[in-house]
Amino acid sequence: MKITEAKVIVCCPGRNFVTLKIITDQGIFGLGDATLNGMEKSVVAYLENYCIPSLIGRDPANTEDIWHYFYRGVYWRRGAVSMTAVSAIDMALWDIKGKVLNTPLYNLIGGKSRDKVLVYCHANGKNIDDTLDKVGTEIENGFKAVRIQSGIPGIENTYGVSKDNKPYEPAHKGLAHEEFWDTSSYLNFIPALFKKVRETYGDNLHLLHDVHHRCTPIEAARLARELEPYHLFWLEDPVAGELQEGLRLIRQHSTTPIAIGEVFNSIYDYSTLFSEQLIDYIRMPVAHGGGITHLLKVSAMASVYHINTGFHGATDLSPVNLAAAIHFNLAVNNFGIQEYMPHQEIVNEVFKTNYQYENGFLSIDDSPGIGVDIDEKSALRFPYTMARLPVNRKTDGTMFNW
Ligand code: CS2
Ligand code: MG
Repeated sequence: MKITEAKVIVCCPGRNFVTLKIITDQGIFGLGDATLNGMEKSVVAYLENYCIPSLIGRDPANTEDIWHYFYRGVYWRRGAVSMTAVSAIDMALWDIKGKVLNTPLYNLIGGKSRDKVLVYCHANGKNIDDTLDKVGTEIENGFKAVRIQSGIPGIENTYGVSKDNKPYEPAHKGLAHEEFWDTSSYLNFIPALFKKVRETYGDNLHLLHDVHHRCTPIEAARLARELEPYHLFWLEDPVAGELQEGLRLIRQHSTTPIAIGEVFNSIYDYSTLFSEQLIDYIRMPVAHGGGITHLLKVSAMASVYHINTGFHGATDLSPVNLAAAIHFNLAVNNFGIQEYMPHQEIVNEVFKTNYQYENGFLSIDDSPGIGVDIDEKSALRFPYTMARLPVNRKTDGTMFNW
């Protein structure tokens, strides 16, 4: 079997998605998610100008060799743009492999370790009372784990918290918004928020919180320590993480579990964090973490250090990524939890999905490969719209040094 064609489909049903479609001489095709929020067109250019010409004529079954060709074969390795492209190629090839062998992806990577995947949802409120209401709604929706974010008194815009109850979307249309952030207001507020949540909803619900990399290591250590009484499932991205040693400081001061890495893209971003057991969950999604081939290695290495998966699953990753993640999560032994925010209804006009949410868990059907399809005609109805993630400054206008 040979790859005869590959194309990149860009569409914006409510938000931008980039999808790679790899087609073979036997008519079987595979899909990969190549969406990188706010940088979509860079991935498109890299795929179209550099990767696709080198894919034509290769045997799609050789997932391992092709992964190494695009990772080790290039001089300028790693980076979010190239790794998103590599991930999309890898995902599409595993999709083809499953279709050729007529079996779902999870069967190719170990079969089922579980029948369904524990997920966490988001409760984002304007203030404590609004956030408490949102948590209550998600409990009614069956969720066993909820990520809690809230507007912060004294901060006009809190990342990812909509002021008008719109669906979650941190990117804004057009150029990047500049927002202002005050770490001390944030640090004073968050423990009080979690105290209220525990008082209101008791001890059984899993609680998560995302710092979105907005602390220095010592500030994050303080937060992690002050949240200890509320027994978080995890505290996410407490620091930016480029400085892997920064995580040591947090660990020295707190037993709050730590998740990191939605912006990481290779095993080398994690090596110190694993070997020194400085974190508890890995966040790289299939679409940015090198695809199935690389994440199998990352999660195998993590498991040696008792570290579990907790993949990024925001709505700026497409249904192809989510389905691939569900297969992966069903198979690996060290699965922890999967982030889940339902895509807007309109996304279903382009993507035909094969997964289902029920009572706190996601499951997937037995379609071969990844099992998601794209309606290319419908995609044409939703052209790309420029959108960017916000930039943050301190309240005096200075750029942060986190
Ligand atoms: C967030 C994301 O889901 C998360 O954990 O950090 O919303 C993230 O900010 C966006 O995916 C950025 O594109
Ligand atoms: Mg996050």
